Amino acid sequence: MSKTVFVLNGPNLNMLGKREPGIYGGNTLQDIESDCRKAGDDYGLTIDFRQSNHEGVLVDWLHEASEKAVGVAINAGAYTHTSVALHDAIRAISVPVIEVHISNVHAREEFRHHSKIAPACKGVICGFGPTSYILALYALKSITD
Ligand code: CA2
Repeated sequence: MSKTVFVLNGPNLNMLGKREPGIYGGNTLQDIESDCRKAGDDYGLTIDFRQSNHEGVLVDWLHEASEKAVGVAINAGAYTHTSVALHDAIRAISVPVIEVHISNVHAREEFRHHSKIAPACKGVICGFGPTSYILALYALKSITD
């Protein structure tokens, strides 16, 4: 039976492919969504893929995931480095949450080296471009088998 996984994306990720290709590559968020759907077919996962620029919306979606999904992959964008609300929301739900980043945040500016949400997450994947999302889906498939 297929399992639903939420793939949540935070602020500015809707701009992927339009600016900063040197850091984030040329793929749009729609390209990443399509890659996630293909991987979902291979892994027996139904992908619910969403993006919001608003912190509270991401909190609401994490709560919703606890009712509807077996796990969550989240690229919280810049909220990764600032959001106690997302940390608390991840702690508040019982399904596993994996933090995802396209870039290697540890090889970038100092302010990106700390994640407020990582301690609440099952694991963290960063630095593999759009493949980071596919690795997170593989991890979710494996730990929810
Ligand atoms: O590497 C990642 O996936 C990030 O989560 C991307 C965030 C950044 O704030 C995190 O530190 C690392 C940025 C989202 C995309 O921002 C854009 C900015 C300009 C043009 C296109 C995208």
